[in-house]
Amino acid sequence: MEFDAKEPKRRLPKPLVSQLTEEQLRAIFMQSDINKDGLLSKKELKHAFSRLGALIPAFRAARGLHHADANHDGLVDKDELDDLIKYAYRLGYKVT
Ligand SMILES: [Ca+2]
Ligand SMILES: [Ca+2]
Repeated sequence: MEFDAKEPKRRLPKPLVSQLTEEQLRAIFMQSDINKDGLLSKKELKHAFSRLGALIPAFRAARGLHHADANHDGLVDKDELDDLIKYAYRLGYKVT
């Protein structure tokens, strides 16, 4: 039987903050659909961005809506949500 006394102990420091994954962002946006109609209104987007810790949630909601709202109905639907998630992901929101 071999015994390796030099087995390295791996102690990687845990990062204090990590960027939210697209899945985590999606979950936050889905949870922010307060009236559960499958669409995200500007008010609900504001709620989502405030949960994400945005400094000015109303501004982020407006920018995110402008970015993702392909059919210009003022709401983010399931198809448009992917663009919104990409937009939010690029902003690099972190969890602590
Ligand atoms: Ca809604
Ligand atoms: Ca839309």
